[in-house]
Amino acid sequence: MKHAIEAVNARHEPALRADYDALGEHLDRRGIDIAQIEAKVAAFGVAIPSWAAGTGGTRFARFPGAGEPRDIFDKLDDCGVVHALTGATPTVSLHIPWDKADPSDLLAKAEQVGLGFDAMNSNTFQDHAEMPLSFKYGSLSHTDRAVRDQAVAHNIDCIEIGRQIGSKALSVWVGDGSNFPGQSDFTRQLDRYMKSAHRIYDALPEDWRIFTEHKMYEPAFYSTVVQDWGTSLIIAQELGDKAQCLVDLGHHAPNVNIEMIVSRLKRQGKLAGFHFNDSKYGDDDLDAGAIDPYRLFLVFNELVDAPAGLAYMLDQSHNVTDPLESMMTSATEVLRAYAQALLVDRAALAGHQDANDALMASEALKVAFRTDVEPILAMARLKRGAAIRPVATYRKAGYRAQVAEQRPAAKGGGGGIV
Ligand SMILES: [Mn+2]
Repeated sequence: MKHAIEAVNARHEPALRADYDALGEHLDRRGIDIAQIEAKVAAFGVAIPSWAAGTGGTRFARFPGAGEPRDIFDKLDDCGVVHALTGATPTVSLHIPWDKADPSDLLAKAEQVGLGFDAMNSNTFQDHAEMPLSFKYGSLSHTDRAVRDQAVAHNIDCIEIGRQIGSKALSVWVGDGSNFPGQSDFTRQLDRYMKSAHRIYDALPEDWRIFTEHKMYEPAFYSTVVQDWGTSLIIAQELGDKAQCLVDLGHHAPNVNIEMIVSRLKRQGKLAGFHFNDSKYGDDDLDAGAIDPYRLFLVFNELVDAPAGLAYMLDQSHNVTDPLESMMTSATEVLRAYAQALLVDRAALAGHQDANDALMASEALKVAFRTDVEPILAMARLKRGAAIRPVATYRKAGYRAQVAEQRPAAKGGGGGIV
């Protein structure tokens, strides 16, 4: 990959330098130092979830592509390629049990491909081969104490694996809910959830955090235990300082003002981070920035002055594209929105807001959003040895064809929202 990157970069570098200098002059006239923006972009990383390396699917079907990763080690190889080409995805988020392996083997592989590990993700929304009890009717909030115990033990197991590979956080999303009115007592169900969550919280190492992630619906279609940011905030507040709320762009009712949720959680010191994707109708898990890059920009407009240490991750499902190409373009879209948000003239914006000049306040955002920051992103990639043009370089290197020869074709078949 290194050879392909150098070869393709050499062709595009002169044009990039000319574009970068021109943008630098333009930004200088606006009182912005391009080098400062570039430095911030270069320091920004977004984690990729291991499960996104394989082709996703819907509850109807999954159509795997060539060279699907067979296990976590193939996935880490793929994620390493995404990072080598973009320089923007330094960590991988593991999902247990899907990625269960010897922690020392995980560490060795990650080091080999130049990656670290982000938050651990527990899974109590499906049954595990080695577990005696079923999560069909819930997990942390199940009516049966024994099932709750099993779900708590699984989460603590995830913490233990994470501790051995350098992770510092556990993300908890449960599918618990109900499909019929009257099926569950909302209050007692949340009470049970809280008791279970406290037991997980008590097992956190000192320097760890627990992230609670809400989702409006699915797999439960009438009610969901952690259905919105209100419940998520209640959970984080009741648990304690080490608990914070994750916001996933796809997990809201249509037309909800998501950037405002970011702002509210930030104000309360309860924002854990953000999961990026895009959607048209629901939790569509489409590529970040694919449909509404302005919404992504508005989210970053709130994130840009958020405290350091937030967890940023792509969380999307690639059904019709090469997952690695989707992850490259999505990571780039995330960085683009970040760079554009950095260009907002904050002093001018605050002045327009205080003067009740709605039109000029909106324009202050639009001026930043309309700026083509691609030369900044590409220069940041070039300087760290990544690709000026990630997807073109990836295709030129022929990586997919290579792994297709090494990895037997995966079977299609059943659904698989991951
Ligand atoms: Mn998510």
